[in-house]
Amino acid sequence: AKSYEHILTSSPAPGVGLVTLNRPKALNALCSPLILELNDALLAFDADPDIRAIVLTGSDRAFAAGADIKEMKDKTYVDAYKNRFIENWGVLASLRKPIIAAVSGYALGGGCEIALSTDIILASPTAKFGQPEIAIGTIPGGGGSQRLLKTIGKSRTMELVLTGRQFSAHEAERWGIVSKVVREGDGEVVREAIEMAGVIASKSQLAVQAAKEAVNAALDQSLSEGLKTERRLFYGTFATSDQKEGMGAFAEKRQPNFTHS
Ligand code: CO8
Repeated sequence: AKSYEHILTSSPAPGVGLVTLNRPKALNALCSPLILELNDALLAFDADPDIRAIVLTGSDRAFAAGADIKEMKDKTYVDAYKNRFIENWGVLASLRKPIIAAVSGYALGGGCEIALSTDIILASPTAKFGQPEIAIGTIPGGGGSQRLLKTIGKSRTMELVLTGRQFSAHEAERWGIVSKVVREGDGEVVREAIEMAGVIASKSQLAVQAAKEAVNAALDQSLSEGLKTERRLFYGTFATSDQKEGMGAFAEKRQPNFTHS
């Protein structure tokens, strides 16, 4: 694997790519060099034919404690606007392959927003989410105000964004942000995320990507447009060998052997 300064990458299971944020001294605060490395690693996995699902994690203590406040504190409006500050954080949400966030410890500010930009969030019981920007004189900039509202509604989003209070893994699960709170234990959340990614990686990659695109259409499009998008993608699967293999295997009572073609 390529060597980076602030992240680690590996393939812990067939078809699965793992990115670990690794800036422990700053609780994985998301400085610009870290984001550049993260984007590089994510785009490499997205383009790698041997990878079919991605897991993003941090440490047991911190998924990420937000954008790097020390780097940001003297930034000017002109600099932020001219140089499109944080626009490149959008790479994560543009991936075609599914990405699972395995969150343990702090997921605050930009760390919470990165988790919200993934497709599935698994959380350790120790996970602490929050959009605390209001406490340092600013507001979420990585989609927190928008993505939270789509999932948990206006009143809760307003409460969290206006007070900055942290919320627990169980609250996040109850509200539908997190799909599962895993058992307690170091490394447990990443282990479960790798297992889930392995299940996804065992399916047809083409069907998986089409399914992700269809679900995401519901966030961006009206219901009637979304239904059309879903149907076109569904029709499209009939042009793949994997659909013939999958349905043929069912009819022949055997396991399918997908070739991702
Ligand atoms: N930026 C820079 N350094 C940080 C950050 C951060 N966000 N968070 C922690 N650190 C550093 C600390 O400064 C400290 O460094 P040092 O040892 O050199 O003093 C080290 O990490 C350990 O942190 P603490 O000593 O504070 O550890 P505690 O256990 O006492 O506290 C907390 C942990 C509660 C997580 C605390 O560190 C904290 O409140 N951190 C800041 C959380 C925060 O406000 N995050 C939001 C940042 S703003 C933001 O993310 C805006 C996003 C907009 C763009 C997003 C685009 C997607």
